[in-house]
Order: sequence, then structure tokens, then C-alpha cells
Amino acid sequence: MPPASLPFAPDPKDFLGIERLLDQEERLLRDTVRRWVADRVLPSINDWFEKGILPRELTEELGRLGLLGMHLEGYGCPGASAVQYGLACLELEAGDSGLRSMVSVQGSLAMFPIWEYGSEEQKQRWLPAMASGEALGCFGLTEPDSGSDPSSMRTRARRDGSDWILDGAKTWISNGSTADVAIVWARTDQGVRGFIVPADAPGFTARDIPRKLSLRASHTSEIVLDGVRLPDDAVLPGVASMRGPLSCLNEARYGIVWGAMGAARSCYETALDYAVDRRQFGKPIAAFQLTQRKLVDMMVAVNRGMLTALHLGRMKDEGLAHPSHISFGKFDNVRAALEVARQARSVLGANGVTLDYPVIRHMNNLESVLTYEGTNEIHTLILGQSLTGMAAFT
Ligand code: TGC
Ligand code: FAD
Repeated sequence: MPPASLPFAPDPKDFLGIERLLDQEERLLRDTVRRWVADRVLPSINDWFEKGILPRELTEELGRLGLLGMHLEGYGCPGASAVQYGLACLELEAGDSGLRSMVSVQGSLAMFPIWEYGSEEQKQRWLPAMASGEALGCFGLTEPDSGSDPSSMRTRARRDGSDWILDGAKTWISNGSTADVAIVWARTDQGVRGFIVPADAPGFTARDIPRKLSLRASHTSEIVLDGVRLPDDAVLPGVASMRGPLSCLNEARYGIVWGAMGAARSCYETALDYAVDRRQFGKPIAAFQLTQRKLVDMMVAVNRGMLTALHLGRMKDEGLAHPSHISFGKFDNVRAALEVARQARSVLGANGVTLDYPVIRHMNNLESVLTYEGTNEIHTLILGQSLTGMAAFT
């Protein structure tokens, strides 16, 4: 306990002093990304959200910042720690979940499988261009009839001489229409395999899904593969089972554990500032007990979620994070972030439903984050299986 004479004044925006748990290099990276988001993203995000776009030129800027494939080593990738990668996701998603999604998909879902399962030639061909942002990738696992259960996929790849022919459809693919290259998972005679499909391959088409009201600053697309002919060396040689795509998800889910807390932090801080300024019944709404309850719940959720993220990050850096540990973070931090966003929305009253404040944008985005990368229900079942040894998926 501090001596009674010590003034007790925790920072409302870092109540538990989590800042102290970060080293110099981690703080520097976090501050750099936070500044870039403030300069480059926040002034335009409402326009992008309304128009349903995320400008492609951001990828090269993200590449120059070293944020694409940042946790991978070699081939132009920075080889950052898991905690550094998490801090970048935190700050990007404090800007907008669509921005973090673009970076997650590029680094964890498109570059990671090439880095982990690709041939030396594939790595040389794609990874430096993707790390710099010159080439953008997407990840095609989900299909119209195969979402939570990707093992039921119908997309097929068959041999024709030494070539491969791909037929099928993928849907809800982030970066789909803007990508230069897609990692497509398909059923083959040898099991599920990953293919590197250039977006200009004849028979490959991508079309954005219209009328999306969540994650609007992100291109989410349907992909059709109609007899796409690929050379023998388009297949990732290192894996031929569902372990391939599912192992990529661990990487992206880990980024979401942090990212969700970025969105939650933005909502909490907006609500705190608003509650102190906004007056009703002759006093700030922050002075009402019911508002204080909401602010305290939000603050506790953000601090708890940050501690979970940092703990998982340190475990990942030590090689101790099991996929079900990552599920713990994705499960709890995303549902907590969504609850924070909903509470913040109510503190803002009518102003909470406009884009003048970031809250409703985050709230709508988090509905997608709750669903993608394994729904909240799927992570419940992964954790349930981990506790009991019994699978309850079917
Ligand atoms: P199951 O029989 O349990 O396993 C098949 C093989 O995969 C291995 N495995 C994993 N390996 C590494 N990491 C994991 N998390 C793994 N989970 C399973 C497993 O050991 C086995 O390997 P092997 O060598 O013995 O063959 O697989 P299942 O088909 O029963 O699946 C279980 C389930 C339901 C947990 C899985 O299908 C699942 O996670 N479903 C959710 C689907 C999902 O999350 N889709 C995400 C699509 S991508 C996306 O949403 C991007 S959003 C954009 C953004 O990130 O911003
Ligand atoms: P379904 O699987 O049909 O689930 C519907 C409901 O049923 C959910 O509540 C689910 O939890 C529940 N349910 C399903 N099975 C069970 C069960 N066994 N027990 C209890 N409840 C169950 N996919 C990609 O491959 N690449 C991407 O880049 C990508 N980006 C995305 C971007 C956005 C904006 C969105 C919204 C999705 C994206 N996805 C992507 C797809 C995402 O991964 C899927 O939406 C997700 O896996 C859920 O699949 P589904 O939507 O088909 O829902």
C-alpha cells in the first residue's frame, strides 16, 4: 500500500497504470502508430465509412511504417514481437476496425501462410512486395454455405496435367476486391490445400458485398473461381489439412484481442469526456450515479481487457500461447468491447447515433468483429472443449 500521505490520483485514461508494463521500444511503436492514425485516418474516417471505402494507398504507408507482416521475420518483414504487433493492432482499431482488419488480413492471413507453408520461391516472390504494401492480399476460407464450419467447404482444386483448376465461391472476404493476390483454401484429393491466386488470373472475380452497415471502411467481397487455371507451383507445399487455414486464424485472432480494446478505449474516453461536459438538470451528467456506474463499468472492462491482451502477448512471445488461450482473449475482449460501445452510446444520448462521435461507428464495426474470426459461440465451444475434453460443435 502507498503511504497515506501519497496523493492517490490514478489517470482515468490508464487507471491501473498499464503504461508501466510496456518497455521503451513498445511505447515508441505505440506512440508512432497512434500519431499516424490521428494524422492520417481520423480526419477522413467518417467519409470513408459513409462511402464504404478504405483507400488503397494506405497500404504503402502502412508498409513504410513496418506494420504489414510485422511479426514475421525475414523477406522484408520487421520481426516484431507479439506485444509490438498487438500494440499496433490496438492503435489501428482505436482508429477503425476496418483499418486493423486490413492489416490483420495482410499480415496474419495472407502473408503468414506463405511464410509458414510456402516454398522459398513463393516467399521471395510475394513477401517483400506484401511487406512494403505494394501487393495487397486477402484470405478466402468462408463460403456461402460454410462459415463457422469451414471443413464443409465445396471449393475444389483438381489436377489438369501439371496445372491446377479451381472452381468454387468464397464470400465475406476482407480486401477481396482490392487485393492483388488471394490465398484460397480448397478441397483436393490430397486434403485441404492453400493456393496463391493472383487477382488477374482468368476466371477470378471479386465483387463487394453491397448494403453492409458494419465495417464499412473495409472492402468485403464475394469471390468467384470459375475454372481458374494455376501452375503447379501455386499450391502451398507445407500443409494439406484444415490445420493450414486454422493456424492462420490464431495469428489474426490474437490481433483482434488487442484491437477490440482499441475500439473500446476510444468509446470509453469519448463517453468520459462527454459526460464531464454535458449538463442536464443543472449539473454535468457525469455527476449522476447512473452515469458513473456506466463509466466505471467501461473503465474496468478496458483495463481488464488490456491486461488480458498484454498477458497473452507476453505468453505468445515466450511460445506459451495455445490456440485456446487466444480464443479466451477473442471471446472475452470482443464481447466486452461491444458492451463498452453500447454503454458509451447511451451516455452520448442522441449525439451517440451520429458520426460526429466515433462511438456508433465502433459499435457497428464490433458487430462484425464479434462474428468474424470465429463467432462468440464458436469460441465458447472451443473453450468448453478445452475445459471438458468434449467437443460440442455438432
Ligand atoms: P478440427 O478437427 O478440430 O481440426 C482440424 C485440424 O486443424 C487443427 N486445428 C488447429 N491448428 C492450429 N490452430 C487452431 N486454432 C486449430 N484448430 C484446429 C487440428 O489440430 C487438426 O489438425 P490435424 O493436423 O490433426 O489435421 O477442426 P474442425 O473442422 O472440427 O474445426 C473446429 C472449429 C469449429 C473450431 C473451426 O472450424 C473454427 O475455428 N471455425 C470458425 C471459422 C472461422 O473462424 N473462420 C474465420 C474465417 S477468416 C475471417 O473471418 C477473417 S475476418 C477479417 C479480419 O481478421 O479482420
Ligand atoms: P454461421 O456459421 O452461419 O453462423 C450463424 C450463427 O449460428 C452464429 O451465431 C453462430 O455462432 C451460430 N452457430 C454456428 N454453428 C454453431 C454451433 N455449432 N453451435 C452454436 N452456434 C452455432 N471470412 C474469410 O474467410 N475471410 C475474410 O477475410 C473474412 N472477412 C470477413 C469480414 C466481415 C465484415 C465479416 C462479417 C465476415 C468475414 N468473414 C471472412 C467471414 C466470417 O469468418 C464468418 O462470417 C464467420 O466465420 C461466421 O460464419 P457465418 O457468417 O456463415 O455464420
